[in-house]
Amino acid sequence: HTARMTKTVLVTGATSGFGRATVERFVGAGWRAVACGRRAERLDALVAALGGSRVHPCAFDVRDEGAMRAAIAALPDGFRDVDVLVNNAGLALGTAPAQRADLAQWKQMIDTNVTALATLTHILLPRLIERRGVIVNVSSVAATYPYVGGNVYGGTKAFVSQLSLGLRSDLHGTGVRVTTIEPGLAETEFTLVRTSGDQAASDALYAGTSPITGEDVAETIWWVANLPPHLNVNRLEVMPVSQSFAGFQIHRA
Ligand code: NDP
Ligand code: 8X3
Repeated sequence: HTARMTKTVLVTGATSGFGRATVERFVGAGWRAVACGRRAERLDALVAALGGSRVHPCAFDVRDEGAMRAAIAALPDGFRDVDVLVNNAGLALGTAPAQRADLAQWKQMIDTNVTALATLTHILLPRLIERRGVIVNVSSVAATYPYVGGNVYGGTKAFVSQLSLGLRSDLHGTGVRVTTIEPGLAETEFTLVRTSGDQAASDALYAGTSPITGEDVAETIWWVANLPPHLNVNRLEVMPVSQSFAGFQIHRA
């Protein structure tokens, strides 16, 4: 019966940042993990680093619904029964104000952060209900606080936070828990991706800030997913101490 006692977490965006740290955290505590992402070589390296048998690599682009469905359908025994879904794959692209933004980048953010997250949640909901599972959705402080150049990225994260609250309503009585994690400044590959590979810009953003780390978020996800089953953290906003709020901008004619 040991096999049945072992729980399974499915993490999207496990090739980097929060997702990889989350797989490491859960597997380190004895769980099995389905590790998803496009960069298969990184998933293979993660499997090798974590000893193999308890991590299942699942390489697909979350924007490809067919590939997503095929990957989920092909989950082997021991990984099929997902107890915790961590919807973490996501990205920001660009920092330009809306009037100078690239529409293709907007669409990629919507396809990844919104459509793919909703699709995977829909696919896995029946088995999560069956197992009284947990959904952890990775949103952002950008869901709540607008900033210049945040436009569509913030919009996609507002969707994630609001969908999570709506799921709680719909899943009332099922025992399924739903939590949104809303991190602030965190050093991962996020800014490298956002700036199309500008390492200097990424380094400059995080310099001297003691930002949130992948491990910090992984620990938070671990905590909310392992609370006693009568508790649900609805939303959890986390910033580094070095980050806080500033005022409104006022334009004078
Ligand atoms: P990283 O860039 O380090 O990781 C992003 C992950 O998402 C990668 O594993 C990447 O995998 C995956 N991903 C992106 N696009 C796709 C796709 N089309 N198909 C499959 N996987 C995809 O950034 P973070 O770890 O920081 O980001 C994780 C989440 O946290 C995101 O949703 C982000 O918006 C959110 N967030 C980040 C914050 C930060 O400051 N870092 C703060 C608040 C929220 P691959 O490229 O291999 O496909
Ligand atoms: C990432 C945090 O402030 O760059 O979601 O939008 S922020």
